[in-house]
Amino acid sequence: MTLSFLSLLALAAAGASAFSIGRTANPASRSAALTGRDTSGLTPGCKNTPTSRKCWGQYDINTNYYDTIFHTGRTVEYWLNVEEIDCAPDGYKRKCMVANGTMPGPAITADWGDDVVVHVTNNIATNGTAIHFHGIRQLNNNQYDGTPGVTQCPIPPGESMTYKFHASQYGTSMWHSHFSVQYSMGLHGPLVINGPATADYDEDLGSVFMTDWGHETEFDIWATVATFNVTFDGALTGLVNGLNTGNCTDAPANERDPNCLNEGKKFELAFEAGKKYRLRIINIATEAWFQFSIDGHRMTVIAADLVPIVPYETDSVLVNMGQRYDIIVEANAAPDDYWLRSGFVSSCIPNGAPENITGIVRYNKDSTKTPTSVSTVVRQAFCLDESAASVVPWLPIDVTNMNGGISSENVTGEYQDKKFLRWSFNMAEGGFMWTNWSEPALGDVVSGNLGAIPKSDNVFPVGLSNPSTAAPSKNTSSELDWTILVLEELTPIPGISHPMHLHGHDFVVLASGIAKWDGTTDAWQFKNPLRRDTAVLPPNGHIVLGWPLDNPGIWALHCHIPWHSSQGFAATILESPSLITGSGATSDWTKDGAPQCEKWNKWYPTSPYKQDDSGI
Ligand SMILES: *[C@@H]1O[C@H](CO)[C@@H](O)[C@H](O)[C@H]1NC(C)=O
Ligand SMILES: *[C@@H]1O[C@H](CO)[C@@H](O)[C@H](O)[C@H]1NC(C)=O
Ligand SMILES: *[C@@H]1O[C@H](CO)[C@@H](O)[C@H](O)[C@H]1NC(C)=O
Ligand SMILES: *[C@@H]1O[C@H](CO)[C@@H](O)[C@H](O)[C@H]1NC(C)=O
Ligand SMILES: *[C@@H]1O[C@H](CO)[C@@H](O)[C@H](O)[C@H]1NC(C)=O
Ligand SMILES: *[C@@H]1O[C@H](CO)[C@@H](O)[C@H](O)[C@H]1NC(C)=O
Ligand SMILES: *[C@@H]1O[C@H](CO)[C@@H](O)[C@H](O)[C@H]1NC(C)=O
Ligand SMILES: *[C@@H]1O[C@H](CO)[C@@H](O)[C@H](O)[C@H]1NC(C)=O
Ligand SMILES: [Cu+2]
Repeated sequence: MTLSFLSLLALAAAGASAFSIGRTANPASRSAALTGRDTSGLTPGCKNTPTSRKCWGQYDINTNYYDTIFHTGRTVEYWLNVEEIDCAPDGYKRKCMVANGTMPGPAITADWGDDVVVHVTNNIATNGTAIHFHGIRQLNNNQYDGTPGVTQCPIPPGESMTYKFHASQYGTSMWHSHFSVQYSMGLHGPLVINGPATADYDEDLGSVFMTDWGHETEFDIWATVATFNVTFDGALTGLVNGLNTGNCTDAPANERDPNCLNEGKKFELAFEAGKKYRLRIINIATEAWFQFSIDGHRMTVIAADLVPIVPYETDSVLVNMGQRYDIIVEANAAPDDYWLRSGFVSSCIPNGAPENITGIVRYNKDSTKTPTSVSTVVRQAFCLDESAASVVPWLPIDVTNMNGGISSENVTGEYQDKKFLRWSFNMAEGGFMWTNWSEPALGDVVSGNLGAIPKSDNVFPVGLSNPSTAAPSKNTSSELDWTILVLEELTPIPGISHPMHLHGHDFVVLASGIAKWDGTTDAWQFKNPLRRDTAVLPPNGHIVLGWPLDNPGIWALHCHIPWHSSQGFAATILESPSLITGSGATSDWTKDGAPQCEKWNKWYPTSPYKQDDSGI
């Protein structure tokens, strides 16, 4: 059994129980795995059209986007003006935090290979902010990952920050605030990178955000969740693309809450019979599991997160927080009006109107009829993901010969002072995250003082840690050393799964299940395993995540339920710190990161509110 030197370092540092899968490097066989699938019929250099979606000029759906990083030479530029406003998405007026006055905010759209520049101005008087580009690899570009206390100080009120990144992958994602529970207040929007697709369609109808929603602000709810509640009792309702109807006007006029304005409205889509539509389904909820469907229609799923998959057909798709699915729906039903259902999964958490978080698909766009369609979808009883057997990456990566050590971590939940719930893993390092907004870990890396990274960052080191160690000699994602992390959910809280999200990488899911890991790798899938950036850790079960050590940086790994990440359910993955500064990942940090710290440190003492959660 060959134990990798790199993995030993990582394991020693993480202090976890571990062994190596002990496979020897065999680059030749790994590269062979990356041949892509059959695209015979694809003319080299062909155009992306409704009948040739696999094409993308000189690149195509078989291009290995991890190793082939190309530049169109085009830069797209966006300005986001972040503010706190009154909003009434379901007809009830409350405070929201949004960009440019809408929820979801403006779409950031680019082509595969473009550079993206986003100028963010914080006009919220009482909060800092930081914008994270969810799922974006940020290869050698750690300083623009937008994670407060990890890669930057928050942007204080009145100030701006310019984020820059390269669109090295394509598909559907979102930008969202990573400052405390701010994204749940409405600060999120689409991030669409155009590229090839694994099946043909006529029209792209854009993104469909699904969320839970209430009439109190999430910062106010956090005040309760923070100091006692294990988790949260569930929301009143939910929204589809920032819209829904509500029933607050049901009360007699003299008893009516003055914030109750009107009935709100439903999100609507217009279909033309015979056409195939692409939809980009996104779960941005605070705590809601969805099983999306459209009455009377089936769908073809073509991508999971930013990973194109072998198309499969289904009547519904399970979308957990932070996840995205690209689907194609054919307008082949009898022309009529149909419910588009978020499919709130009530077995995971309650909701005041679980069946009413809906939109409408109309074959006649002028129709105003309330649909009478019914759903034939069988709702799932557990809070799990789409089955790994269905979600097969189009570009296969065979990790049979990966060189990687395994760390095993227990996820637990504990009351501190009998009062505050803290989720933890990585106990050797403190267990839960509580960043210091004034001291982002990346700053300590830039100044060469790794020892200064606060212990409360819950650091989990992987990869090269010693500057004198030679850089990896191999360059492709399939040839590098990998890290493998087994997470075991051991909390006594039944039923709740945790959508785990890693910044800076797509990970592979070698195994997951509702039972404990048996301690062997026998049942793990090494040949083209599920690959994405967010996957659920099943309730009282386990998940095995692996990623290549090819992106030096400091990357958050966290539960995408904002209550839980605020309760510390997060770690700071410190990947090959000795290579971070030389990689270009910090070249702009002093220019763009440090000044935020200066300005933040000046403003924060005057802030009406202080940090009362993990910070992310
Ligand atoms: C957002 O608002 C700012 C300020 O009004 C404006 O300059 C900018 O173009 C807007 N951005 C988008 C994406 O609409
Ligand atoms: C952010 O602002 C909201 C409303 O102004 C406030 O309730 C909340 O406590 C603030 N949070 C932080 C961390 O500043
Ligand atoms: C938990 O939160 C609910 C509101 O969501 C509140 O009614 C209840 O009192 C809280 N429980 C405790 C123990 O604070
Ligand atoms: C209408 O409001 C009541 C409480 O006021 C709530 O229990 C119910 O779920 C709401 N129904 C819908 C469809 O929103
Ligand atoms: C939503 O709620 C109303 C009652 O408030 C009900 O009549 C309607 O059928 C519900 N269904 C959907 C799919 O929204
Ligand atoms: C995880 O918990 C089990 C007991 O359930 C224990 O045997 C094991 O040592 C723990 N692992 C770590 C890494 O703490
Ligand atoms: C956070 O970091 C700043 C700057 O290094 C330091 O002055 C402050 O004491 C730290 N706060 C805590 C709570 O450790
Ligand atoms: C890795 O890539 C760098 C530049 O991107 C190149 O200089 C180097 O030769 C490559 N190494 C190997 C082993 O291919
Ligand atoms: Cu969680």
